[in-house]
Amino acid sequence: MNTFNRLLIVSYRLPFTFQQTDNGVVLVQNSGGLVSAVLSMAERMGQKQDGAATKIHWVGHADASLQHIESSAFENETFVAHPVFMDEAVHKGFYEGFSNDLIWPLFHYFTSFASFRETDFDSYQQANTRFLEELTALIEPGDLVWIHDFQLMLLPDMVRKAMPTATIGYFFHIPFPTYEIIKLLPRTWRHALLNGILGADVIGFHTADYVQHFMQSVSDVLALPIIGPRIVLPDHSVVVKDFPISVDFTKFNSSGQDAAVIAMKAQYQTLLQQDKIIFSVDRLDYTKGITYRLQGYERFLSQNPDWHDNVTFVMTVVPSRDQIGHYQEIKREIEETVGRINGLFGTIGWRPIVYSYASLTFTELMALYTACDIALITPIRDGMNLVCKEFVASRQDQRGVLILSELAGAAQELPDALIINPTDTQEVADAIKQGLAMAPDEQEQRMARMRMHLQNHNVFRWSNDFLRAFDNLLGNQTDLETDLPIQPFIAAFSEARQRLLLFDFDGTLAPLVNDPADARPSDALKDAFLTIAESSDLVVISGRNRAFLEKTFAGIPLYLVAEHGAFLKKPNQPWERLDLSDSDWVDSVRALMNEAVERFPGSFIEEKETAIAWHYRMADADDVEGQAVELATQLRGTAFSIPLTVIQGSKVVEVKPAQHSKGTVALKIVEQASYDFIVSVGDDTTDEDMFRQLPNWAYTVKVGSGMSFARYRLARQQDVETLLQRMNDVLVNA
Ligand code: GDG
Repeated sequence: MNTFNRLLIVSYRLPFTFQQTDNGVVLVQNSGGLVSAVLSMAERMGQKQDGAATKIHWVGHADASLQHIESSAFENETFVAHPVFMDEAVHKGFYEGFSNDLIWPLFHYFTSFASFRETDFDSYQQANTRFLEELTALIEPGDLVWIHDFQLMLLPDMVRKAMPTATIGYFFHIPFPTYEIIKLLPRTWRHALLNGILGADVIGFHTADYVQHFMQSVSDVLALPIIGPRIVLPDHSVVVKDFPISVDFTKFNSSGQDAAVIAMKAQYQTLLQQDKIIFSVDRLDYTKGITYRLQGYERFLSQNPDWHDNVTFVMTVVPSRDQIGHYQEIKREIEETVGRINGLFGTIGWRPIVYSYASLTFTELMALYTACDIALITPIRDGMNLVCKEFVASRQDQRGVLILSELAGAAQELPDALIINPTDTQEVADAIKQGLAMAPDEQEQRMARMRMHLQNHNVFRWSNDFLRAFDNLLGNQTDLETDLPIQPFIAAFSEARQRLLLFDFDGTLAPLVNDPADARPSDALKDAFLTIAESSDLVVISGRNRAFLEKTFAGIPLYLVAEHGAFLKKPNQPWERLDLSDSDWVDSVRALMNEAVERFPGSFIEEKETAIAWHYRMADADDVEGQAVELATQLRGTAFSIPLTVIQGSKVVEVKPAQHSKGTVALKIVEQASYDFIVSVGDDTTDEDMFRQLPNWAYTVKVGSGMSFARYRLARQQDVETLLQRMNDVLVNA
């Protein structure tokens, strides 16, 4: 396991309260799961919790009132709190605005509740910068910085820029939604947020779905290559994985036996006259599905009169954000619905719903977890939901039924719950009926399996797994970012009798540059080519013209394929023209391309012998990509004298006869000998034609991001060079 110097936690809120004692104000840590997890993580890191140097540091926002507390109070034997104070207006825009009024609703799929305000984004940036200032004063080489949640998405990258050697973890506590939702964010914001998160070395989400959503957004918005669980950036790579958060199982399991809990449980049962008890507790929030839940219960009552007078729904809503409009609205809606249901079904001796708008003490919470017959947890979206896990962990008696929304992250781990869709009130009603009637044996079986899972997957495992991801990361640092099985690949290459190697040029053998005339392979790459070409058929297969390829690779006995297969030159032989189609289509294509050049200064037309291309890498306008799509669509929709192929490449739209392609020429070359090793590497859409034509045992390798027919991937152009170097080395050392 890695040894880190210290653990620095950063979250929006500090998990501490300040208590007045005879000796002044002292720091008291809250008893939440995150605090316990962090404590056990520090222990496993080998961090001693005595000595000031190794205390756990926690950076979080603090109210201005704490500014008057003497700084010695920000420390106890285990923790040092670092309060982040900020201007009130900045805090409002950052927290109430961008975090709670945009990201929270948007990422929980409540798109119509989201408010997009530029001033809020400014505040969000300023607030993240305030956190950075606090951190930079604190951070030292060898520290592990662990940043939490959606309020601090910009911070990981800020920390990396300020301290490039820092090790940074980031955990996202709410759902990460599909790309379609991310697309609703203005372009600059979505770039900033994704790049911000990607400053971390390890990024954690609750579920594999959220990981997938994040990966797709990164791929679509930032076009970064993804190799297995790693996203590859120019200066570092990031591991992205699911780490489902959990609860302190032992604490909830044993607290059910506390005398105070047992007494309170008995008191509740007496008060409710031994009725069956359904229980729910949530923070007031539109994501929790409280009104649908009430409607499901109403439907159950109207369909099952025999249960009247025999069941009570204890529903606690914990006050939260109730100064905000949407929250006031749902509070009113909840209270009206409770009133209506109690009025409709209640009697003098029976209240169907016992509702309270208040928070519970830990003892009250435990008493209700252990007293109830059903926990009814029905969020419309929830990153994980810890209440359902706490309920299960509390049930040492192995009894009780969990009804759980399929839209809570926890549902993926607890298939033994009665899983419902929260908006389907009939399904909720049916589940309540099924739960109340469930035989003790079945309750025990389901509960035992869920408890076993949570015993093994508790909050300590969560933090431990997160910590271990850094080991894997640091252990796997490599100069070659690929999913190619390198050792078998090199072995197959060196043992083969007859080898064929096909390489695209731009973006594969040479980096993409603004002016195509400047693209050059490195000297090291050309040296490797010289060695490899001695004993292999080595092909550069490109869209470039003949003259360019011949000049660029002069002196190396290569096969050259120019203009996407229109021309072929075997080593030491003259060029062969493979394309025999006429060219009377060119004038009309040129005319269309000229219009694009006029609209986008900096773009230009390149005329080849058999093709014509519009290059726009140097045209700096927002809508130039739109123009490229429009031009390609128009070209595809026009009938010319012969069938043409329109290629949308990297910053280029090219038109050529459809008769030949990189695929047709690759096939021709493959058929000329009985190769027992073939590798083909390319980054562009035209390389897909080549990948498709090769035998399925060939090593086809896509460079960079995007969908591909290739079997493997190399993350960056520089990885092609590294791979060629390894191939060169095995031949030289043979
Ligand atoms: C985020 C994500 C994700 C609640 N009411 C009372 C009370 N609680 C405690 C519960 C539980 C916690 O609060 C709520 O946990 P959740 O998981 O439901 O939600 P959040 O922590 O708000 O939010 C969520 C979580 O982060 C962790 O990653 O699961 O999806 O939204 O521990 O016990 N505790 C007491 N009285 C109450 O009235 N004592």
